[in-house]
Amino acid sequence: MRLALVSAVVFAATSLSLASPSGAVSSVPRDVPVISPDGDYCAYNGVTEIQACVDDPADIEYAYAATEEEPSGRSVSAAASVVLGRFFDDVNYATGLGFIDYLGAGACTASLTTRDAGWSPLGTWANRISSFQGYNSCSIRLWTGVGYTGTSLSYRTTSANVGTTLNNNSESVEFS
Ligand SMILES: [Ca+2]
Repeated sequence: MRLALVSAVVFAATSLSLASPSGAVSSVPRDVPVISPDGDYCAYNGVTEIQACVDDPADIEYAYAATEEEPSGRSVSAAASVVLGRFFDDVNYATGLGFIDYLGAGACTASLTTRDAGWSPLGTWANRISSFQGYNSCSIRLWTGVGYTGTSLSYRTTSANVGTTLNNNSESVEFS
């Protein structure tokens, strides 16, 4: 599967920091973030197969937006912006080391007998996940191998510590 990375999308600045004639800075608005593959806070859109990252978790919505349309102009519906899960580099949902949000085409169903969405391979997030949270009715199952192979645990909505077998050792993810 192709992994498209947004190389460098810089949103137009919405405001500038202006100094008054006396020299006092009137305000210090937030800079609009640079979207790149290098930030620690990422979004991966399973429909467009685009990954985008930012340096500040408060800017994650910018990463979501950057994953919704490919450079070719192939856009996806608004429904493709549903977050199915958040995967943390650290245990206990700690954000300091970074996280990635997986966006799918729709929420998960109540049944766990079928896969509602799948993420494989994990690209830059392979062998990195240590805890996760499911969103939009999704339970999550990690696998040690690509293509939902190897060893896994049962579906669960959250995991504060994925355990020694899967910690930093997951290469695909199922949502149901
Ligand atoms: Ca980790």
